[in-house]
Amino acid sequence: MTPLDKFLFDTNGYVVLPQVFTKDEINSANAAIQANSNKMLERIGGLRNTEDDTPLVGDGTTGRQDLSGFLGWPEGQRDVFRRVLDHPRLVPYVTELLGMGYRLDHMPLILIQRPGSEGFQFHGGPLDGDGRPNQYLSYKCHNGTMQLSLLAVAVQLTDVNEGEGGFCIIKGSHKSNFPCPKSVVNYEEAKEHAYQPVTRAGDVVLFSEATIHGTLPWSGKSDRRLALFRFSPANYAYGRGYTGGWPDSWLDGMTDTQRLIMEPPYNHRLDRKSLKMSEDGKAVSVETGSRADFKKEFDEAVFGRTYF
Ligand SMILES: O=C(O)CCC(=O)C(=O)O
Repeated sequence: MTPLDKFLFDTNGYVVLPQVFTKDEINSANAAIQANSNKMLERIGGLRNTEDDTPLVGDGTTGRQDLSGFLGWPEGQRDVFRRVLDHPRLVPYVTELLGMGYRLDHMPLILIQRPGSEGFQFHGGPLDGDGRPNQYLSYKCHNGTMQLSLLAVAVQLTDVNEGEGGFCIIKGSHKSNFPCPKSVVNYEEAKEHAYQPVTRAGDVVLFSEATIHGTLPWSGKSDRRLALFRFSPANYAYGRGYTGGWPDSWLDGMTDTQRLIMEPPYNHRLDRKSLKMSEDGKAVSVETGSRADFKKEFDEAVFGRTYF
């Protein structure tokens, strides 16, 4: 992670990495989405993400469409999405922000906003609904080390031009100390503080879930699409999609380094295999956090298992 990006992430709570994915990769992701478009589900009725009569409702009827399961799609369709797990441009950033042994937390999701689609109320932030610190989404920085509980990695699959809508963020709000007023949640006040980054297909937006963010209604001429991944530190879990094991189809044919990101939560010290970059910064390699054999033998005797 460059010194500039560390400064920007710590200051703003997000950073945009330009052109992580090539045009070909983006085309193949979009073709795969098209081939699976019958699985898209629209958020309607009580599932809508906005309140009536607020500036976020869009045309009032078109809901956001959600699509998942792509890590388990057939070979050729799933590949580009799996690459997000261990991409050499992303590994140094995700490791810097979450520490060694970062893991896939939520089940990843493709979000689609068709023209006129509603947005999403502003949400996240470092405080819970009662204004107390929310440890599940927290952001801290101590002595130059950033620590997040939950990191969003949003792969942009279409262009987003100025004023078209889409992802919007309140810069610096990962350090807020007061609850976000309802009028800001609904984008009714302080609109000039809500920033909509201009992004190109292939860019990746990394943001802390502790930074208050939302989605503006979509006024572009064609669909807006992104693939949203959430990663957590090695021994944190927010989602519980991993319990009982990820679907077999998601793991089938994964590379060794991709599989490491699918491990359940446990500490790096307990023989966890973590990704890191080689010294020259060009390749992803694996480092094992080691636990001494004599300790494992003792734990085996006490607990009947190698790891406590
Ligand atoms: O539309 C976006 O880019 C953000 C969506 C989001 O924050 C969410 O689904 O939680």
